[in-house]
Amino acid sequence: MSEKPEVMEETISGAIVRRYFEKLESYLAVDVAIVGAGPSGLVAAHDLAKAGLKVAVYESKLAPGGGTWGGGMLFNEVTVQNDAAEILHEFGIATRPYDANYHTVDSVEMASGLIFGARRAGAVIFNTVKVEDIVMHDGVVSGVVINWNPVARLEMHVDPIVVTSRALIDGTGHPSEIINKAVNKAGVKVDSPTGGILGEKPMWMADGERTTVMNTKRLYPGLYASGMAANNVQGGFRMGPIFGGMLKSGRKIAEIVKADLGK
Ligand code: 48F
Repeated sequence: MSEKPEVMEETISGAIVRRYFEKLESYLAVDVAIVGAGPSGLVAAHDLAKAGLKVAVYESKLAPGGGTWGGGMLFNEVTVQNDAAEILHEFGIATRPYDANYHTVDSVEMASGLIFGARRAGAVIFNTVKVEDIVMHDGVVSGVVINWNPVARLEMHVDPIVVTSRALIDGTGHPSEIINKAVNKAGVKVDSPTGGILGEKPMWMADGERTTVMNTKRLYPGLYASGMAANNVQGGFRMGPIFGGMLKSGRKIAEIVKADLGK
């Protein structure tokens, strides 16, 4: 009996399906789930994975990177402060000094470099996957409820699947979607002045940059926020097209989660 000749179509489809499901299966229980692959989520993913934690990032869009790609008003240059430029250099991302305080960086290099850096550190990014709910076990946030974003967009009646986590970081940016679920659906009081979400104030760049880092913290057992989501919860000012606070927030939340998980 002669061997069945290889059918390339079968091999290629099999490779994709098997490898994807291996990845999905081994990430059904993670140390850290990060919702949103914006700059803060990607820096956190990088630092946490580098510390040896099992990190999954869920990004509802096809391309991770969040608000990085568009620079300011689609002018694809990003600005960062000197100390944040150092974080980008760690990822191998080149910056250009602009004056004594600021650097500029090509936004495409920044987005792709942050994505690649997080991935190379060991974080797995599940793109086109929307986190639609959280898991609560005995008063502790314990995971994420996920579905394909196109399923959500088409309002298809399809049940999700669930991934458990020891720590869940809301890196969803301005809407702070995950904290919203905790406050408005689970009815918990988070660590904010009201126990709820105060909402972002208008533009004040310097203050927004400062408070984004200050507001980055654990909000509830098992639940953390980074970047614009953290600032939105605490009612911080909007900072607009400067990204240093986002990078530093990602780094800060990684330090807090590492300490909480004993790393
Ligand atoms: O908004 P985003 O870039 O988050 P960030 O890290 O950075 C904010 C800056 O980009 C910018 C700024 C300048 O400093 O203020 O806005 O706080 O990225 C958030 C990502 O989360 C995804 C969304 O598609 C985006 O890429 N996202 C939002 N909700 C969900 C989600 C969800 N429910 N499930 C999965 N991904």
